[in-house]
Amino acid sequence: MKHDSVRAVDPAIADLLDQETHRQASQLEMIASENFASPAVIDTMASTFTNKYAEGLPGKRYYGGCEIVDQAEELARDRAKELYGAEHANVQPHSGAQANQAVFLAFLEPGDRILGMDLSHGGHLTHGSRVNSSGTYFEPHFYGVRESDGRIDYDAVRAKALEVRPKMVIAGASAYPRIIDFAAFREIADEVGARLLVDMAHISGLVATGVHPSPVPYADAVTTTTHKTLRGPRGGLILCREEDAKAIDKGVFPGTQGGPLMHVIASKAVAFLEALQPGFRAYQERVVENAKELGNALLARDFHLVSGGTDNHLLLVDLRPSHPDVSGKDAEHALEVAGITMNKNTVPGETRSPFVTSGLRIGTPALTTRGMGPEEMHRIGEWIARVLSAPTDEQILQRTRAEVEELCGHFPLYAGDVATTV
Ligand code: DSN
Repeated sequence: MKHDSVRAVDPAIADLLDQETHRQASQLEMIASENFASPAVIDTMASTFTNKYAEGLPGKRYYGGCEIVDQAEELARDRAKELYGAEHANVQPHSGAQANQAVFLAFLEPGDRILGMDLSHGGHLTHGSRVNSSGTYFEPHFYGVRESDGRIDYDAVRAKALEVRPKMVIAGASAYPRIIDFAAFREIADEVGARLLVDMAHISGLVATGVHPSPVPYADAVTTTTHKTLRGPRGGLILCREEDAKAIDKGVFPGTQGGPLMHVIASKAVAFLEALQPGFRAYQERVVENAKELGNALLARDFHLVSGGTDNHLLLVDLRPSHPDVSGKDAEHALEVAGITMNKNTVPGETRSPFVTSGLRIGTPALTTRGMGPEEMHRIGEWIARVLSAPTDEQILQRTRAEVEELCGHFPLYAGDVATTV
């Protein structure tokens, strides 16, 4: 990707843009929430739509001159509804966190009880953490996974819901490798008279293609980011039923946001169109296949996977049984030096602090976009094992980095002006 106009004005930022593109292309990007957006998605963001204020909704704006951006937002809304079979879509949330905040505002009163997945069990900050507004303005309660098998214990969720009587149950996770049973969550929510919010951010690409069951028929509101498995621009989306559309739209604007990012909304429209193409399902299937293959490669080398494997795009490794002296933090650092980027993560029954952790979260969406497959997953499994067997051995880290770079050279990314594989 070229940045000639940037270079003419600001060589320092142009250099950083080049360096970041090079970093992404020359390393193995395995952060489960990241992906490589297509050139069409990126180009749409870098457009004159960024100049336009458009508070309100298509046809009902607070500013003039919105006749063109209105059409882009209509396309984005229609495509989102088609993609997920939803009655209503709001494509304006700047992020997943803000999408969630808008739903809280639409469905709850300050101080209401909410029941979400514990952050340390794979939940998300915005599902009631005390350091987030969701846990400050509302009364948070949590469910988790069974320590014995790392899976959501739906009986325990139900028992907790009966005890707490929340106004809203939140399903969805940031580090859960198994299928989530949305019908079970709906039953639990109904039993206690609660709303059900599903935050499908991590799996929204899988859901869009039927590779993971959809929450849309079950939830009162479904939120997602658009940049993870869905592979769009960085942003958020809310889906709901027609009867809740007004409250949700108000929750976004004027509830929690001002002017929408029209360049990002137009880019979401492009991403939704890409996701509606038949090839997108094949891509999502390969994401899951690659995660399973990488899981097998790690299991063969005596790694412990939370829940024993995966049904989706990510693996959660508990390092304690296989590498008791290597923390998640140390492992993340050693792998990064070796050119393999992923993140440390807490694991069920965590014994270290959230800044240190005992786990690693590993995802396959980005490498699958580059065209990597099972063969590469087995090589990567071998490299991860090699690095973690000697995480401070500089020679091993540099040898691995050279092999990583050699592999990356076979899967060019954003080569020249055009991406070759995205
Ligand atoms: N930061 C995202 C993730 O990595 O899962 C969630 O918001």
